[in-house]
Amino acid sequence: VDKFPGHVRNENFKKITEQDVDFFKSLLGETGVVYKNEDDLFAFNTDWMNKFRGKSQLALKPKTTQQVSAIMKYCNDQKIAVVPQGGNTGLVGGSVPLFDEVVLSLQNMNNIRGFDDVSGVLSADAGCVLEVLDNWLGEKGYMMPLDLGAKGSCHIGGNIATNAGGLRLLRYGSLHGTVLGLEVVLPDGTILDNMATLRKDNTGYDLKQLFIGSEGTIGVVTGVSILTPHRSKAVNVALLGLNSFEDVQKAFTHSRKELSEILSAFEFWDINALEMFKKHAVTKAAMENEYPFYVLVETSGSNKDHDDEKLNNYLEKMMENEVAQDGVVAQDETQIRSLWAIREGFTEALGKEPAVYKYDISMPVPKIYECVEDMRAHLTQGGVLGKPDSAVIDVVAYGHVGDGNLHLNIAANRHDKKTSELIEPYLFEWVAKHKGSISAEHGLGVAKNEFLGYSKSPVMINMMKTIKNLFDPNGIMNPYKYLPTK
Ligand code: FAD
Ligand code: 2HG
Ligand code: ZN
Repeated sequence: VDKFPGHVRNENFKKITEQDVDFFKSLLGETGVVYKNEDDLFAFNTDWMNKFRGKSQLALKPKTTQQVSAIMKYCNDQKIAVVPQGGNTGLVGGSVPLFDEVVLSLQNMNNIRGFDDVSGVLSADAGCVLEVLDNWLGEKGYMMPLDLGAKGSCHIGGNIATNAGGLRLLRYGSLHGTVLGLEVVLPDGTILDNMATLRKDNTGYDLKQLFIGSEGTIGVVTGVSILTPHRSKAVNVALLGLNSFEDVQKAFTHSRKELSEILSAFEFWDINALEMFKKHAVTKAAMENEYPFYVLVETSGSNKDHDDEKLNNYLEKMMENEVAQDGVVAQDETQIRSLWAIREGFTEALGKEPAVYKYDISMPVPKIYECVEDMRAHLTQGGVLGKPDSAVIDVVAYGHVGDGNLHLNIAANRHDKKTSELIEPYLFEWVAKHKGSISAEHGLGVAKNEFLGYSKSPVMINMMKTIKNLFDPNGIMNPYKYLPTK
């Protein structure tokens, strides 16, 4: 199977020679270089979904910013293409090479540089694993302002490069707000040291913002300083069962009103997502009956009695008004974890299906489920859903409803042309018609770059190309991705 259909290697990029490898070995030592070892290179060449696969013969594992700088200067001078790689959990194929690009892995840059417990500002190497940082901060009564199902593997540098959203965005906002400073190695090796820890700094263009969400196309993020919130003393998680998406929206509106400052997450999934989870995970039913929709509400505050009372009042109101048909509140840490495990388990469950078409879209909340229903009808009419031997197994929906972000996943028995052509560009047209985004939080990578025009105007895309050329005139950073190539 051609994992990157339609792409051709850019022959302006140099092919790696033994001399290049000698240079990298002299810089990083034998352990910092993985060369022509198919077994060891497999993990660097293959993405989390096993959907995209490159053919790189060389992966580099620097330990310092100076080494990253020397690598980039060499590659830029020699016109060697480079793919920065973090935890390799990205879902759009951005972190793996297409051809023989060198993989620059940040996995050996994982030191915590400092923490100020007055301001809550953490400084760390880009290769620190998100969960490691979160646990480290937990000991000090703080937490990372972002959380995602991939926390055990993804790097903070990868999170910044993708501008990851995740499960805490509703409360703590996006990385564009919480990242205070970055250290970035530019494609020519220049170290841009902007490791600021200031909350307020209006001195010129805010350059760091350009790198947040730039997916390794204009520089390698090597260090980050980030504002971290206090870890809440009281955390509650409730699960609601609901009859309609209309009710999901009502529950959300009420949660903002009733739970206000203690509301920390509001996630939803449909029965199809739950069935998919149950198919692949050993789990105890969280509710006796089944409902078409589920909502996970989390509160985080500092006074348990106060929060319990607020949450109970909210749940009572939801049940009395028949917005929710059922509701359970986790009684201890284990139950909290098992409710979150359902929400965080859909991606892995879907990964066990023969094929998955993944979409990560944002749009006005009232439109979210209309999009899912419309897609089901469209695939049924198109003859690929609904019959025992259909190509499509199911259309499942879940997401960060509080952020207007839907994860629409189409599980299939195989990737086939007919199904692909029924989904794309139909879905992107649907999203554009409702002024949504074709990539809410996962980024563009190689999966969505050609469709950027559905979310951004030609003027904006041209300006993005200008920025790319300014930083990376040789085009060596993560080529073939992010911006449209056609
Ligand atoms: P990688 O996958 O290694 O790289 C992603 C991109 O960033 C690539 O383009 C790469 O070139 C670039 N890059 C990586 N590190 C650097 C660096 N140091 N400097 C420059 N460029 C770099 N995403 C969300 O937004 N929200 C979620 O809730 C969420 N949940 C997920 C759950 C699961 C189970 C999985 C598998 C993925 C999930 N993701 C989610 C997607 C993914 O985890 C995020 O995109 C994450 O931020 C990627 O981090 P990473 O370190 O794995 O980066
Ligand atoms: C999530 O919110 C992640 O669980 C992954 O962003 C979404 O699997 C997906 O499509
Ligand atoms: Zn998500």
